[in-house]
Amino acid sequence: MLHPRLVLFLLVSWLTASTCVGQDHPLRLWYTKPAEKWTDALPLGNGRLGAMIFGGVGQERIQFNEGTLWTGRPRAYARPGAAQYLPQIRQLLAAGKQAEAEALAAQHFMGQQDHEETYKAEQAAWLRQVQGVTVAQATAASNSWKPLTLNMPNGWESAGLGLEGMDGVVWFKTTFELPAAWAGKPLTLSLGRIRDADVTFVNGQQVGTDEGISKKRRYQVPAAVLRPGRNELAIQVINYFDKGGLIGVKEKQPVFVVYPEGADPATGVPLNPAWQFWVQDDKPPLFPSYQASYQPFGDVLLDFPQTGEVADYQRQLDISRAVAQTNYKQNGVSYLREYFASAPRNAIVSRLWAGEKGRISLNARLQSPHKNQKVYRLDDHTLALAVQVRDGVLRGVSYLRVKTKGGKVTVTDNQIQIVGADEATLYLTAATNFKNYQDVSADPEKLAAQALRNVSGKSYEVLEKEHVRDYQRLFNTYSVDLGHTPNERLPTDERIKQFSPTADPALLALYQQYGRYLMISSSRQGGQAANLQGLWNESLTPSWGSKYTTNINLEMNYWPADLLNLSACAAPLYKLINEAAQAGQATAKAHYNAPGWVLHHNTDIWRGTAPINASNHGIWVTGGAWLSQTIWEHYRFTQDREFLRQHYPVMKQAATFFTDFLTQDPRTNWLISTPSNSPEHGGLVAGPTMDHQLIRELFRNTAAAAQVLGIDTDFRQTLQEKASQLAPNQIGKHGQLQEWLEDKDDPADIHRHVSHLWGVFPGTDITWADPKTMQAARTSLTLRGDEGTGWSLAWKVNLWARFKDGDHALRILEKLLSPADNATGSEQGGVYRNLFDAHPPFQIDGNFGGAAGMGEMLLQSHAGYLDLLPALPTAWPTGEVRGLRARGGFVVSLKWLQGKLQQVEIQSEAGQECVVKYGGKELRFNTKKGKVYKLTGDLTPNPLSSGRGGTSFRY
Ligand code: FUC
Repeated sequence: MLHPRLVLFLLVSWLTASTCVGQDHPLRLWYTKPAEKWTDALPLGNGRLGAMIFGGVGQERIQFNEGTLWTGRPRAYARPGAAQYLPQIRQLLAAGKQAEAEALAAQHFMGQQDHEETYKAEQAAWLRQVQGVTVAQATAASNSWKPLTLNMPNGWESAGLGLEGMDGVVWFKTTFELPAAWAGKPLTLSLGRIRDADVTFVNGQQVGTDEGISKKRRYQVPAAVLRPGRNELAIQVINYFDKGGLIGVKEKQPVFVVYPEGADPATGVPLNPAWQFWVQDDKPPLFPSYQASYQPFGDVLLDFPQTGEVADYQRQLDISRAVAQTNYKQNGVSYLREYFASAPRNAIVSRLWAGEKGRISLNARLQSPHKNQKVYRLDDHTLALAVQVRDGVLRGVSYLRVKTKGGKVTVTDNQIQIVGADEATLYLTAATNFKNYQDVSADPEKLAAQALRNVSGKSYEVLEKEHVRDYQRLFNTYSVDLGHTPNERLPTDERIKQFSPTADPALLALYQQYGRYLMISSSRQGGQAANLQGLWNESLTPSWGSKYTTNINLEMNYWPADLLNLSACAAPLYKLINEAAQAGQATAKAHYNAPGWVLHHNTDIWRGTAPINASNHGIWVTGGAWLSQTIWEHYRFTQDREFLRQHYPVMKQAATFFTDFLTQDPRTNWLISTPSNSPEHGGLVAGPTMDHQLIRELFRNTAAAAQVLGIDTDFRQTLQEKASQLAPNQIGKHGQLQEWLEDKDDPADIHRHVSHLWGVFPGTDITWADPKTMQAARTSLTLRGDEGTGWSLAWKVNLWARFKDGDHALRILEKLLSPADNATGSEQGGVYRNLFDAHPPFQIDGNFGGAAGMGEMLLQSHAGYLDLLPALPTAWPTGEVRGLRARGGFVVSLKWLQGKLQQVEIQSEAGQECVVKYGGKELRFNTKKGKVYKLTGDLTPNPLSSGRGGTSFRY
């Protein structure tokens, strides 16, 4: 007999296949092929464990993460003594000597790197050792040479050579044929870029050596070195950290060719593509690093012995339940797999069914890209994986347990074998020794075992029900309907390809809800804040360490939290802020000799707060100011005074830092922020506009918070005074809002950061109350253009919403939803097939920023009133949204028809006065906590709605 779940599933698939798939399941992503790339796979998460489900038929891959597995260790990040250089850096900037200021800051003002003290000596010793071999020894056939195709644009780590995460020395060799006509001529050998250093030999003679990832290697090969016919090329590649190898494959000029010196490289002879490599050394000293990187944990691989034709394949993610599925028929038998990440049990649970008894057979394995790892049998139903990060103190353990109905289970030190079961349930748990940013004494074995005990005793049905209930408690607080078209019936990857706002408005609704799905999945109380990739990461060397960039990305991640009714999901952000505020005191002291706390443009799990990377963009002082604004905004939305009371010290200490840090500009007498940077644009400067907007708002918000709490009267006074002395927003000669103190904006500049527009969004420094400045900001955005990386597009959506231009916002949203995977195999800004945002690479900020932007188009509340449908695009003539949150503690639902508001429902959660604006009309009324107020589209109390909730207006 078929399992009832499978019967139900078959029935539903039959019904949906024969009717309208899309509309019956508007909240799902689905595909007719298994994932090929990681960004095709479907993400699951419970805020601690993340998983990517590939849905393969012969082999299922579940790549997973645990949110606390990072490189690094608790340590001091600030540079003692940096503050003594501060006056000189400021003087140089004031004198217009930017290059000198940056050079001095690079030398003395950046934070401390891990291993910086020991590295130089260790590196020298290691280099002596690895360069001690002769070329003859290195190229000897007896070394363990392996064949390779030289396709490693992203380093040997992802070239499928078994070198994942490896740093060290690798020899590469191949040959080339010298045309007879070139005899006696010197040649040029073009190798493109190499990470990090190389020593290159032709026929055993060194022809070149260089270091640096941006230098394109082109070496002269003297005629005397060359032989008629076959010539041998050998390259010793030395990789100190991060990605490694011959990475020049993307060059415009031909690479891997030789040609006569001075000739056109296109006329060159290609090197023999049959390269070989051998690993000489994989133990270089640990490279200095400013901050730590988020790490992958491992993979569950399920190998299925069945072969034979597959029919009716489908994989999907139902975001209304947070459950993924893969189903297909093989040799006439139906197979169904389900997967979810349970937050209540902190486990990933999967189940496999078949349409006939005894059909579930598989080998389950655990593997990990970490070099330091071990797989072992824990008990007769459980396999374990232990990993230790290479550069750091964290280790983790993961347990995979199976429970079957029927069949036989055998566990060895390599795998779990299931033969002939009727069905199988898999439970995956994982934990690390991370306790908090200062303490790594947790016991991963104990934690993973505890979680396993909590989950594996329960039936799948019970766990799934509990999971769905827990998830929907958050997810169901919001719904949106922007209209429907037949394209909804297409698989998601097809919908993306065919997308336009009119062809498929429901894809946008799905995209917004997917943003909420990703938030619930990656950020839950007790877990870490969503990082650059949320909770999902496959690489040991992820871009920007998959950490927290605070000059836009981290904050953008949380834009939808309050607005889209997921306030509880922001808890990990506030924890991060409190910890950064603690850690940032040492940085304020060491770098600025100032009280309070400061955070620069990045942080990590160890709460690094000092400047990192380079002095031209790493010295940006307002990370803490921006994060403090999120506290105040959260209070404005929720009216949660207890939250404000708890977090007020963070705001106060951030403000205290700036009261000390600001200096008076001798030219204008304004208070300015120096040294700093308009994020990643224009180098180290005095007085970037964004800083002044941020600090002004910090001072005002902190004063307002003190007033709400009835404390710190004198400090309030100081803050108000200082706020009024700060350099104001200035309008420049192109009618633009100036990005800097000086009127030097380039109107042709299309830089992705639009930092000086912070005051428009997410700030409130510039509103329609000041139309002139608003207009200048709009001019600046117009000049910047409509293009951008993922997050840059998302920011522009929100800005156009605040400029009340819904059609423009929608044009940008259309770009945000353009396919990231193009036909040539390269990637561009947009969305991947699994709707992950592409910077590229994958960065989750665009998903969150885009979801928030759609909310801003429908409701704004930052300027002291509820602005209904402030930027409704013409392409959304009819729709409905329920559950948007507005400042003042309101939950708002709206219905509109032919571009006109029809119904409004406002639930008051805090009993505040409510001011509503729409179509030039304003309505002001007092509210009672818990009451619902219903209005018609012209803002009159809705006569049809006096029933539930009871409206009680008092004008
Ligand atoms: C900032 C941006 C980059 C990228 C990185 C993570 O530095 O300028 O584009 O998003 O963060």
